[in-house]
Amino acid sequence: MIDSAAPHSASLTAMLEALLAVDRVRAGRIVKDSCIPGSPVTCVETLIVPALEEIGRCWEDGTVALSQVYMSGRICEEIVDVMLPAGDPQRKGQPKLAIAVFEDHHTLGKRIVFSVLRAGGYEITDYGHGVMADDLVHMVLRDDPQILLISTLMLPSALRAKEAIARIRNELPKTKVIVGGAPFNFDPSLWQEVGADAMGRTATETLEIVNLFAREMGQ
Ligand code: B12
Repeated sequence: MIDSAAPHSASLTAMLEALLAVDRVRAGRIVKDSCIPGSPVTCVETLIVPALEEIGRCWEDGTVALSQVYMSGRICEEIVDVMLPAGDPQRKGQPKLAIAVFEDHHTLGKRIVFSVLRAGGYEITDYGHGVMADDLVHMVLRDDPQILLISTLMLPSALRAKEAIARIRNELPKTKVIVGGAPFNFDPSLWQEVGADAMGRTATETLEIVNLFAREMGQ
């Protein structure tokens, strides 16, 4: 299916050039010019996420520097901050949701998922980033969320999330766990290996999963 709200690939090339040149003004203008107003999520998922993924690939093959990766992430964070609304004032009170970046500090994906869920009407407790297993288990047992979202961008962290999820399940067997981030996108069966109930490849997919679980919970 062709997404008519998606920016053209020329915009993606221009966006990559602007980010690698650390030109935040140009990057902001490209986003403004190539995205249809009122479709911020489509814009994020078809322009900003692919641009960052491509930059990640270039870093892997040694053609861009880590500083460029870092600055691209920062510029995109600033742009996304402006684009994604704080959400509907008539928020859905239930189910109780919480989100964390497990162990690592790749914050952008969590920020986008958080914003999209809020824009979808959900209230979410943000446990922040760099959250270690003991702290996560402690906060989850304290708050008893019905749905826990775990973001992790590094494979070793994703693998260690398995133990934290098992500890949470032991105490709170009804809590639904949704995972997401690069390792889960790279390996489509990893979410099952770590004992999650679902994984979301994108923020919109995550909203669909949360809606589904909410319906199953009768909310
Ligand atoms: C930008 C970036 C950085 C920035 C982060 C800036 C920031 N504030 O976030 C900086 C430069 C700081 C950085 C540092 C490092 N990085 Co880095 N980084 C990236 C990069 C290029 C893009 C990540 C990103 O922001 N993508 C855009 C966001 C929007 O996408 P996303 O996070 O995937 O999120 C989307 C979906 O995955 C999903 N999602 C995300 N979270 C969740 C959660 C749930 C519950 C759900 C349902 C869905 C969901 O929805 C989001 C929106 O669509 C990736 C490459 C890649 N392919 O991901 C490497 C990458 C993640 N980094 C990597 C590495 C190795 C590192 C470092 C260790 C490098 C170093 N030697 O220092 C450090 C570690 C930092 C740390 N301790 O956390 C590796 C990890 C490899 C691995 N196998 O584990 C990657 C994959 C690059 C690579 N190909 O090698 N990085």
